[in-house]
Amino acid sequence: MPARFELHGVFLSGPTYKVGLMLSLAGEPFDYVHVNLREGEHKQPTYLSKQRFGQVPLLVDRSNGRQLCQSAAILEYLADTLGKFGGATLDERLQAREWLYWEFDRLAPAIYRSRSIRKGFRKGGPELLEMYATEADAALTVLDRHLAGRNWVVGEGATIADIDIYGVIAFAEEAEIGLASYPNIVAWVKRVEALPGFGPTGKLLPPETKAAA
Ligand SMILES: N[C@@H](CCC(=O)N[C@@H](CS)C(=O)NCC(=O)O)C(=O)O
Repeated sequence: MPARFELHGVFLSGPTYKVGLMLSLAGEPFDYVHVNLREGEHKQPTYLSKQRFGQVPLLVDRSNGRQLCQSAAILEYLADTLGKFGGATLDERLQAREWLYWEFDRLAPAIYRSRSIRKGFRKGGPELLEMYATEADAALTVLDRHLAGRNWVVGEGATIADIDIYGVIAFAEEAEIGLASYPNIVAWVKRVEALPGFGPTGKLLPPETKAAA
């Protein structure tokens, strides 16, 4: 039987990694489809008819034909539909959602963009890197304080808030943003990485299209 989910993306993409991580932690096999951004495949009509923003990731749920975009929204969908990592109560679900919005506003720009500059995917000089370093420090300080005395971002177990935020923090090293001065984050990272089904960046997603194992 073919896998229920088909993830379209690029293995180097943080938002694609987040969705792959969620599926892997939820124990859901998925077919993976490489999207050739270099050749502009994501801006072609066929792809745009499935992903209106012309970006990766795109998740297809073959059980109902849904074509889903925006990594945070996809995590919410998967939590709802699989009944996993959504939070134990309505309040936890609401808090998890607040962290998703916070992550994309405060954390992702600084870390993802610094990484893109460091890797040569994006233009930018020392001034920009310095600004992102300051913004990353502000966001990481908020998260580190929040995690003091807690195992997980929300409630007593891992939720999509942890998966979503981990999907950014996992790229901090490549962004040359050190985590050593955030001890609660360092401890939390280890907890996320110990979850069953965890796979690291660079390994979880294949560089090319690959059917589910
Ligand atoms: N907010 C989106 C961001 C997606 C995103 O930035 N994707 C990048 C790759 S990491 C992309 O598709 N870039 C090509 C483009 O925007 O044209 C999400 O979380 O899914």
